[in-house]
Amino acid sequence: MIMRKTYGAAAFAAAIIALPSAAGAAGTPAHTSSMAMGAVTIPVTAGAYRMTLTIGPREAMYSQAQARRTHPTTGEIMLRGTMMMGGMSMGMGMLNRHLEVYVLDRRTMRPVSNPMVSITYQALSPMMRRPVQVPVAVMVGVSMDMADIHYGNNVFMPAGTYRVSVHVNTAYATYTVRL
Ligand SMILES: [Cu+2]
Repeated sequence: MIMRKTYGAAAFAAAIIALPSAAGAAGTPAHTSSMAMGAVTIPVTAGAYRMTLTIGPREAMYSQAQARRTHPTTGEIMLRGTMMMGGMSMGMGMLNRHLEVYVLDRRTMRPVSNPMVSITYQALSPMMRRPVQVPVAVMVGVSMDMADIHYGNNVFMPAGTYRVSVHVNTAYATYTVRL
């Protein structure tokens, strides 16, 4: 289920998904998919971009130097940005999920080079909370090439319903996700 409106140069898109808590994936809307280990992936077209939100379990994140030294086989290598390492987010709780956005040119389906990306998420239920800014790191999966480049970080998102807002240059998408 995708709505799209255009306001001048800016584009807006929204997607809604419910992450099935068990096997019963029937009835989830189009433009959604579920992967192993409770990850959710939602692609949205906004302006010139294909902006795909993925929220999954927390990932190990390494600097490039750390990765060269320790040769991890899973996790993510951070190219730029803020690494959320310690397990605690600022004054809130355990970083329990990995929130990331892939930004592709919707015509070529290749990564957009050096996009300006900002990401916030806001709990809507069980309790409405203020939006939280995600410290955006630029990363690629361990043993992946630059085609895997994406944006996001480990975050604290206890079970609930969230609105995730993503700005890429002048394009804008919102996603509603039940975790
Ligand atoms: Cu990532």
